[in-house]
Amino acid sequence: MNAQHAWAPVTTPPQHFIDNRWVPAVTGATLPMIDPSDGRPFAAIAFGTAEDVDGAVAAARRAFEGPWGRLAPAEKGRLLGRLARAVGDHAEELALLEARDCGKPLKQARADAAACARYFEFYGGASDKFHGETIPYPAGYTVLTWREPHGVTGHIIPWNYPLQIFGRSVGGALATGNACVVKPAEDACLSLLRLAELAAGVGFPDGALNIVTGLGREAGAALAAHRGIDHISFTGSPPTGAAVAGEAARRHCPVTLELGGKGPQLVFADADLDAALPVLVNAIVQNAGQTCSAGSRLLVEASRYDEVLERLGRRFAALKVGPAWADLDCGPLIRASQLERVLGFLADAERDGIAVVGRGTVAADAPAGGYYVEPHLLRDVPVHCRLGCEEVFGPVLAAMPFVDEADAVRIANATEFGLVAGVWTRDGGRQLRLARAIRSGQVFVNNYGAGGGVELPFGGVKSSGHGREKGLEALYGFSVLKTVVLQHG
Ligand code: TXE
Repeated sequence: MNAQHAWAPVTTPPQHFIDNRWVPAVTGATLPMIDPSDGRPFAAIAFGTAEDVDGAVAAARRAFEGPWGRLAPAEKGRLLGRLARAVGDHAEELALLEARDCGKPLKQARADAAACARYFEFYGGASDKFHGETIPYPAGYTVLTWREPHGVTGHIIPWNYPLQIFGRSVGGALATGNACVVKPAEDACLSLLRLAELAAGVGFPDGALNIVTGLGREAGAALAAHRGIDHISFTGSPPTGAAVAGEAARRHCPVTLELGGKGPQLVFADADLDAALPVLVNAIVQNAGQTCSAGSRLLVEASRYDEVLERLGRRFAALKVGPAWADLDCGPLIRASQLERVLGFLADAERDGIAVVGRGTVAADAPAGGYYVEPHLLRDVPVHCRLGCEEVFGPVLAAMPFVDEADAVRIANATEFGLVAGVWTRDGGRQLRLARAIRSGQVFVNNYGAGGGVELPFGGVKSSGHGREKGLEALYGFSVLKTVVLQHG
């Protein structure tokens, strides 16, 4: 493996994409993009400020009140379908950008590009099939409900899955007729800038989809506070989500928040371990554990705890970490501060005497400047310690035993999060009891995230956030219901 890799040159200029055009930052300033695989700058983006956000919101408003707003739902759906095909046609180019920008192994980036295309395909098909109702009322009246777009929607996208989260969020918003302003994460935006260019190429009217890049605390905060934004969709950390929601609340702007998780995987003694073990590993190793729905807590029935850990430990020991282009089990983490954060959790575990059951390896010739950490399987992690409760956002699986079903539910519900849970048991009654008892937006039984989930409503309870994206359910969040009462005698 070389310390350098012959990536294709980045063709997106260090500019915003507003009104279907490349637009430099008002200040002319740019920010470097760092390759997590080697820690070196490889491209630049525009350093957006509140003035740039103003320009993007104004463009979106013109589109909403003009050509985009006037387009029939079927036409909007057709454009989304064309975008899906364009993403499919450029999937390899987008995947390579995503891999380099995020440090993802290529196979993961390819899966993300395919999922992104699928979101646009799904929402393109939904655009003209989302409608209101009539409500029975006294004679002489007719009552109708309409589903209307909010207007201009803001989308603050994190760095872990830019293509997928853009697809699920912007796809739903465009399908319901909104015009969008997107603020990608400063750590990873290149695939989204290219995607906006592709959208212009397939015929989206000027201003329907705009991208402003820059720092979260500047451009992101300006978007969250903007009076021209009618709905905000945010995916990121709980504290930033609270700040965004606080700004939105000042002007009573609706928000959808997806704020991560601490996904419990409950393995009962009757589980099919041959089926479960590879899925349990993948659920924490995928994207180096930087996944909101990562299965980061492993709860195993005491009678099979040692056996499960022994078998999983061997799988962890075989995991390989390296640069995105090497396409191993794990890539690097996104940036130095995330690496420090994950190493901090591991240092705490060592100080507290928590045993490592299995640990992967970083490839010897991985570039020295990359943000690499070995996957870790840790045993007997106390339920209420920081490692047991907080989102690590790295490839670290915290195992703990449980004695019976009630104990399993108590531990599963013992964190502030509630996004995704997994239950592994052959007992049908228990499957349903647990699906009800676990406080979580999604519960998977004898699988975890199978099928990718474009069709499946997704979002959390408790500190994991509120509102739903993905599936048809997202369309309710990206629209507002109007009730019309006609008295006609
Ligand atoms: O998140 P931030 P960070 C979690 C994960 C991770 C931790 C910190 O646990 O370790 O958050 O990551 C934008 N106003 N998740 O610091 O700050 C920012 O530009 C408006 C879980 O990267 O929440 C980026 O686009 N926007 C998660 C986005 O918010 C602001 C995905 C996320 O950044 C802003 C990512 C502000 N004041 C991290 N400050 C998930 N749910 O999947 C920042 N941003």
